[in-house]
Amino acid sequence: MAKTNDAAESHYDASGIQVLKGLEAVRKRPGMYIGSTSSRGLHHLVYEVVDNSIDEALAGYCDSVSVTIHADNSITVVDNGRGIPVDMHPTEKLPGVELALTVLHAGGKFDKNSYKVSGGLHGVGVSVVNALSENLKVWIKRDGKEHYMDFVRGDTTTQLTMLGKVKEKDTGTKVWFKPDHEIFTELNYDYPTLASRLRELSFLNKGVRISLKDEREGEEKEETFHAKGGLREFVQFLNASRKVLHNEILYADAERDGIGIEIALQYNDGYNETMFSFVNNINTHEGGTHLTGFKSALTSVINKHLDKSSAAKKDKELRLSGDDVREGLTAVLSVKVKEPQFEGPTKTKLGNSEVESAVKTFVNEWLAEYLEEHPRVGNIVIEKALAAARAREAARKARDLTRKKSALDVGNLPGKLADCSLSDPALCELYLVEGDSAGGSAKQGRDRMFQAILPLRGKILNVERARIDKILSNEEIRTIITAIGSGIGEEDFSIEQARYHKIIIMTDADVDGAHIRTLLLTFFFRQMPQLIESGFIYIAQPPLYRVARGKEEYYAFDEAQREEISGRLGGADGKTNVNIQRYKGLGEMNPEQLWKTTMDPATRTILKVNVEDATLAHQLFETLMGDEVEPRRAFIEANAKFVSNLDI
Ligand code: 0RA
Repeated sequence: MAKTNDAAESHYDASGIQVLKGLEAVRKRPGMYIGSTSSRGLHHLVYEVVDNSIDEALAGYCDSVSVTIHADNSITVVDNGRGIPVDMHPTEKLPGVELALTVLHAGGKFDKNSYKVSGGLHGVGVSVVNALSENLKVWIKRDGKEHYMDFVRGDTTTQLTMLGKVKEKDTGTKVWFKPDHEIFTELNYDYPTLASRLRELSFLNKGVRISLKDEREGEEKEETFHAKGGLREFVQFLNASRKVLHNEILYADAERDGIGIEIALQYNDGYNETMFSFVNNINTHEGGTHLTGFKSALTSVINKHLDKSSAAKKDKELRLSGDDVREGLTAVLSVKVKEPQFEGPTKTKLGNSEVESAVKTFVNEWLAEYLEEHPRVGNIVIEKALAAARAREAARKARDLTRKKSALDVGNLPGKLADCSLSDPALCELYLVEGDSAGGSAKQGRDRMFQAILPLRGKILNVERARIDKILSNEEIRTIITAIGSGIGEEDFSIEQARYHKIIIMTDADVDGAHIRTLLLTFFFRQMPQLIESGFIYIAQPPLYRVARGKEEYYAFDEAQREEISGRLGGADGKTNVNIQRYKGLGEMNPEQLWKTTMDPATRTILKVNVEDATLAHQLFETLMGDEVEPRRAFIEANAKFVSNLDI
């Protein structure tokens, strides 16, 4: 950053020097700015540039954004906003665009009056993208001219250049960048990941046309996302493979006390709650005040509506809980807040208290009026919630009964569980093991100080198609809940009570194993999502092969590794006798082998489950585990070609 260094020195500007250090710091510690240098960080670069374009859209100057993945995995983002300013900054003595791209957090400096709503979580500025790209080029159309600049690893290489004239009304910004291979460990963009976020952005920013084009060989495709109905289309999309209980989607878009509030909701005949909340386009995975306001208004309005309805006359004491009114509910809540306070471990929980009351007051008025004016929908909602309440009551009775026998009570752990001796959850691991025989090997092979083993017999219930009372009456599931100790569902769950901070799913490397793993993940995702959010859920990676020569033995986790090892053992002549054993199940390994390959923290690989993209995960579970057969068939057909490890 030689150029800007000179400028800063001649200005004795301490804060200027500070920010210059800043950009170097971005290359030194990229993780601090974009979270990681793996695939996730790579995708954040695109989101960062697109967020800037969306800011232009929110300010009312842009209605079209296009993203292109080029053949070499470089990216172009084009928008028709005002264009990054190119005039000289009065004190920094650099063109606005150069400041925006070479100075950390410069964005706001010359943009005080505009109302920026994105940013926050990954609102680190386009200068970060520049710092982490081996090359970045920018073209700006503004004031009837087209301008150009070029950078290498954050350093200016081509000063601001005027390329020529354009029509006065033709404005916008085009950014091309190639992520730096010296920084990123993964350089390949994943089309579905980008498509999912861009689709989401189109739902969240009504009317903005967002397109995505893939130019990579064999991957060529293009999609345009454009939601004229805003969140209405989001809910429609989420409910696409479900049977809805009413056709009309309840929808509101309003501003209260300077807070933008947009809501859409619709009930389906399922038992899950599908609720997404956003603040300034950022998915608030941990919820917060906006969600609290919404939920409390929803519960209160529906209870008031029940009081007025005929159903209540039969049972005066009837109260619907929050869980009851949210059974089968698909809802999206999006708020736009000027100064959001993000809290929580992943900084995705809104803290602003004024938002809670604004949302609550608004939803109270809007929803009460809607149900009043649409009695048919009102009745459907009440019937659904009453059915949920009855089922919950039945479940409670069943639970109370069994609780006396301590089924869900941690005080009496399930007999099948081989617990560990340590009690600090942060140190303890629970292995959920497929089958009694592998369970037996795991019990013998484990380190009993910190590793607990729970063998699972057969398949667990598919919770995607069951209601809470049925879920709780399933023996296998009850055992898991009791062993973990954290309780279940929104109202009974407490992460502090979790007895293990690593819950490791260990299944066979075959179709049944994959099915059991999916069933368990569905259960955790739907009933104990906090375990996933806290990073407590893992998947064990048992080896697929044992490659041995005499007393020497090695383990291979895929075909390539198997070939590599057997080649090595076979020596140059390839005549030496090498024995290759394909593990069909965990049960084929003896306790010592299981420990060495899959359970020993020093040598094992375990995959942490995270839900980076909640919408994508929701859809996937619904497609794979839900009622409708057709979407599942389509998914399997579309993805069958990617399956490399199918063992039939
Ligand atoms: C700073 C100020 C203004 C716009 C932008 C930056 C801007 C940045 C990017 C990045 C991609 N597309 C963009 N579009 C705009 C406000 C400009 C004004 O006040 O006219």
